[in-house]
Amino acid sequence: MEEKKRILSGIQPSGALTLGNYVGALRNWVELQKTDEYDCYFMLADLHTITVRQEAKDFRKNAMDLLALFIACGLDPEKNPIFFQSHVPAHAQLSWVLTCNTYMGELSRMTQFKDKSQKHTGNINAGLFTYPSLMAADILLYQADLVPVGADQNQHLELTRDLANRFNNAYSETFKVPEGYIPKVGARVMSLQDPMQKMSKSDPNENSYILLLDSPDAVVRKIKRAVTDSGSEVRRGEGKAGIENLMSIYSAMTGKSLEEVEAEFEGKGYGIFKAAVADAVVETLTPIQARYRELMENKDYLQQVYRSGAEIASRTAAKTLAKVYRKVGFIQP
Ligand code: ATP
Ligand code: LTN
Repeated sequence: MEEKKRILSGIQPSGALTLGNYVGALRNWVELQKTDEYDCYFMLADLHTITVRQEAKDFRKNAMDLLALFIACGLDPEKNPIFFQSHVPAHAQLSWVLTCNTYMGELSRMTQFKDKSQKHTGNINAGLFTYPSLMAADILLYQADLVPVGADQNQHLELTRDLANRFNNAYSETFKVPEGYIPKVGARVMSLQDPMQKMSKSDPNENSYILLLDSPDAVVRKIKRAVTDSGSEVRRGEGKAGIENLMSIYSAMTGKSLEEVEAEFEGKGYGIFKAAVADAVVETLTPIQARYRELMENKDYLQQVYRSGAEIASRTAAKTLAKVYRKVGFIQP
């Protein structure tokens, strides 16, 4: 029997999940899982999270929240492992080998590093700099064919492919060279307050993002306040980034194409459109929130999910790591 293709992706438990994370990443994982065409590995990228200083108590809460949200959004732990990156030591181990094969020049070009070092001037640590080598290790350990992420991760994926090729050329074929899977609509959900910036959970202005756990009132309020333009037509075009962003959110929530959205709201004005966007978001979030609350009542179940996830992930990861260690020339223990 032909082996299924592999998927790996991850999200950091660095704060409450936004609609951007859902539309750009998580929702697509659920869709890809449903096709039954892939073996998927879904990771909570907690090693990545400490590149920015975390309060241990909040960090633990965010990590359990994210796990519950993964499941609440539709990931099925019976089908595919869900695990914490820190529970599978091979990530840190392969990351070191890859770091020794990554050039300083490559890492200095990463826009996420530039952005984050501007945001956290008091803590520009080496981990923030070498983070892409760890991300490459995450992906290459599982010999992933496909990596579903938002558009902001494209540069990291390119580096991952370069590292895979570099290692394969230097030491013989070892890693699968992965492809990104970046959605057509919603790959970059923008801030509701500044449609030139991506929606981000670390934005200090809470009106700029919608959280998956926001109440219906909060969703309505934030969308009502979303920055648009002085026109009144719901369509794409020059100077209409705010409306376009709301259109892609609506399209992602309802499955309608952007053309269909334009047709639906022709001549209707922004007030009616914004109300419809808010309704669609609330309709998507309500069942997710209900399931999330149930799951948070059942910590034993969550523990069982991440423990069995780590066991399965560790077996796959260990195979790749053993190959790499052998090829590099480490003496077998
Ligand atoms: P931070 O704001 O702390 O940098 P983040 O919100 O960017 O974090 P990550 O954990 O880095 O979240 O990203 C998880 C996934 O969500 C990635 O696949 C990323 O591409 C995707 N993603 C994040 N923000 C958006 C967005 N605004 N639009 C679409 N996808 C997004
Ligand atoms: N860097 C990613 C999170 C992440 C990831 C991964 C995504 C860590 N490891 C492996 C895909 C594959 C981010 O979204 N900031």
